[in-house]
Amino acid sequence: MKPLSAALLAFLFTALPATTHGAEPPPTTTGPLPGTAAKGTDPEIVGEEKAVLTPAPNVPPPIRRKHATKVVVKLEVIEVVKRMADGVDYLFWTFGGDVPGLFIRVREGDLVEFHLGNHPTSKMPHNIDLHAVTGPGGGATSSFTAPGHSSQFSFKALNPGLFVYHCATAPVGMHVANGMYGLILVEPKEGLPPVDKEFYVMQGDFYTKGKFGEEGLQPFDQQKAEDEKPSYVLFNGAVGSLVGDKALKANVGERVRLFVGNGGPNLTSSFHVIGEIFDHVYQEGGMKLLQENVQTTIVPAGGSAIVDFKLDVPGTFILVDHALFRAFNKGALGMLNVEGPQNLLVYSGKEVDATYLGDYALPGSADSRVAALQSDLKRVIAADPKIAAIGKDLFIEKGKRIYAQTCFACHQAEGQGISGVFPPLAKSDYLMADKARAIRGVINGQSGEIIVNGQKYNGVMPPVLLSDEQIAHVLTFVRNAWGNTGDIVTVEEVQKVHAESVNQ
Ligand code: HEC
Ligand SMILES: [Cu+2]
Repeated sequence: MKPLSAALLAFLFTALPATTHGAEPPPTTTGPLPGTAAKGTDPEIVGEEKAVLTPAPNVPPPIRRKHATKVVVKLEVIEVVKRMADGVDYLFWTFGGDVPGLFIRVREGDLVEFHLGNHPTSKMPHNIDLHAVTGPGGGATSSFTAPGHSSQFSFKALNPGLFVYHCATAPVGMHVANGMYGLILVEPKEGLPPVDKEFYVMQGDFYTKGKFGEEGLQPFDQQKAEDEKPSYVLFNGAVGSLVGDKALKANVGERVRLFVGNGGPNLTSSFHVIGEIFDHVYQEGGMKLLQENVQTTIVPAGGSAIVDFKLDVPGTFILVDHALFRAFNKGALGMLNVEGPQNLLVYSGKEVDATYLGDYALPGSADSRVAALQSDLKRVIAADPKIAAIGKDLFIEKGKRIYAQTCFACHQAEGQGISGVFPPLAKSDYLMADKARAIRGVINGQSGEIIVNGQKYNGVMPPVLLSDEQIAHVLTFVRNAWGNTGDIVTVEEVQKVHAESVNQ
């Protein structure tokens, strides 16, 4: 337990401006600071080791050690511009270069010697409050670190559990909103029950000046943060961080454990995996198994949960915050791909995920002024064949990502479709024969009998909620992938078809 006065003190302390700042070289001495009490020797601690730290979704291996040891953790804070969504960049403040921060795994009773470095290119001082620490500020008071400096402190991991760590430098909300959080697991002495695969998933809400999907480098929006109105709610720091070829992977028959964290700073997560039931839930990341057979578990801001479940059937299982607009409109969506033999006794086999994905799309962006400039730009570009070729390649690249998010659940990764259910786009005579028809199909959806490469299909493709620009991108991609060769599908062509189908 941290006494309030101490926490307040930590806060006030970290709110002070950095006195050691700027171009000053890092301190050369590593000796104890004046006033630091000499550390007594702990008879329980045997030996020393360097912590294995992993970026999400990876988790360090289980600890097999039967005794407590000294674990040296070296974590570096670095401020980096990274992709938040297609075409959207953000200056993240990170523990270890990634959001969430690197996963730390120690054993109950270990003495953790913590080294926090702050990269010389940082603009801000930072510190760390680990909820696993018993002591004022959870380490924050001892780890306030200016750019180009490093701090050291030690703590004994007294309580087992899955704990959040985060930066607690003022303004704390902003440091956390910029991605400064991660998880530290203090494994109980006897270890956790063995499972086949473990993954690290951490949710966070993000506040950008632009709305969801608006392109460019997006600054932090203080007002939206205060209003608790995020533009993004993300798993592992980006839209699509666990989608397509980045999806979590496991096999039928395996037991999977998810270490789920929530950095906040504001929202509580209703964590759910579509199509699975959590066999076991360690609520709030505590070590007492309190619940079994749970559909959705709450993960508070600055909190965690541990869930595990056995995989009985193959398919794609979708991880969501079940506050669903966050999942389908703000990014809180990931995937677990499970391979292996069907088990028709457990599940008959009709795809559920596809319907959910049908609605999953990035909304259009660009206000009218930007749109006008872009259309001018396009006219000039179209007039130059060399630039036009680059323009087409750009459409293909952008379209590839939209395909991975919107179409691949039905038409499959290589456009091969599923025989008799979802028609192929690869080498599709139907697709290539009529450009306007393809555009119409994507805008309005399509149903009724069609013949693709000599095979009959009679299914329903729901309309996909994409902007005209995104439709142009994705159709240019599919008409130029997997053995198809076609020309560019321009935004103007899509707009024209769109206007016609509205007027009908
Ligand atoms: C929910 C499943 C689903 C999704 C998602 C989906 N499609 Fe389809 N698509 C279908 C089905 C089913 C048909 C056949 C409809 C029919 O029988 O009339 C089809 C037909 C088509 C066709 C014409 C047939 C062919 O093979 O050439 C094209 C082109 C096409 N889809 C493109 C796309 C693109 C591009 C996307 C993503 C933007 C997409 N689809 C997303 C299910 C889907
Ligand atoms: Cu910070």
